[in-house]
Amino acid sequence: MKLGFGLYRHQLNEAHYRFARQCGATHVVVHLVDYFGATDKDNQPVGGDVGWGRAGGSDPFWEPEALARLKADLARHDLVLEAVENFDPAHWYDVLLDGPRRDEQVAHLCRLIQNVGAASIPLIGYNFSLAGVAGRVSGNFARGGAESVGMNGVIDQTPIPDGMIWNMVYDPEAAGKPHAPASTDAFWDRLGRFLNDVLPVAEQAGVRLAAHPDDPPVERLRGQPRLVNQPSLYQKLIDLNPGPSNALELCLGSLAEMTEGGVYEWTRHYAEAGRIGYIHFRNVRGQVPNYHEVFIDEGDLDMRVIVRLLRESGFDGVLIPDHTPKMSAPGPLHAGMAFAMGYMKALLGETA
Ligand SMILES: [Mn+2]
Repeated sequence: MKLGFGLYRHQLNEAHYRFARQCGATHVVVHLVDYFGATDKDNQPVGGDVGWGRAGGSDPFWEPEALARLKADLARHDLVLEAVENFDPAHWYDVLLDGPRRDEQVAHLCRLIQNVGAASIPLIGYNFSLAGVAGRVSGNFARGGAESVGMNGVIDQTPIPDGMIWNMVYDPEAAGKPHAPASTDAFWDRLGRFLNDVLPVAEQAGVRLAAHPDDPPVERLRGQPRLVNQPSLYQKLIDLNPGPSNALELCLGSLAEMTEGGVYEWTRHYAEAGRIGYIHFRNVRGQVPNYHEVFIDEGDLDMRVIVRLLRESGFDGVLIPDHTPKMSAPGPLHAGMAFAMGYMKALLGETA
């Protein structure tokens, strides 16, 4: 198993490459979409009408030359580019909504997948979701009053406004009615069609598409269905199209937030099936709609057990820390990340 680090768009610079390497990372997962825009770049999304930020504008970073340059920059810091995480909502809002530009957007996604494959980047993470990461609150939920996010019993069913998807605005001029609620079955059908269209292209390009589960994993959010909101439903996603490029971005925090439990068993199941692309290694306390993100060593999951069973199952991919509470330090997020990375590095070494 390999220790990785996730870098947001605004962190794709020398200082952060050094930080990741100093924390022990050998691999990185990059975001090419700037979710934050002008907003506070340390903030996790919680929801609302404005959303996390503006979608769009990431296209140049998906071009073959840009990806090759990024890969070379990382290699100079002894870092391997393992995955690109998340499509730009501007790339595929009508794929998610089954809107008029759906086929055109699928064709564009296929081209981006081919670009990633041409750069020999093995994985793309994605989250097939309408509401996206939303409907959460922040507070001093983690040890010592560290600030993090979670849910306090309230499930946001405010309709998603026109021009917004995945908690980001793709059309600021849009002033139509909020998106009509989809049924859960219809939304699964959209995912199945998407997979059938893009997986053969991904396979040809040598890329695996790794699905993130719903965060937070409630039944419906902002009036729209969620898909992978129980650990067993990852199997439904695989069964939609069992091609070799259909993989999982296994988010342990999201899985731990799910009400059916069985995280250890399901993790072993997906690892043994060879379906895990890479792992979001984080911890929480509680389950939806009452849970808090906490430090990696104080949540409901015993991360030592997770690492042991991953190793026993033959998983040899990358783990990244995903989110972390902010620590009371000059660099609150970096301190939290360094803490998580040190813990992970020790765990991986311990069981090597
Ligand atoms: Mn995650």
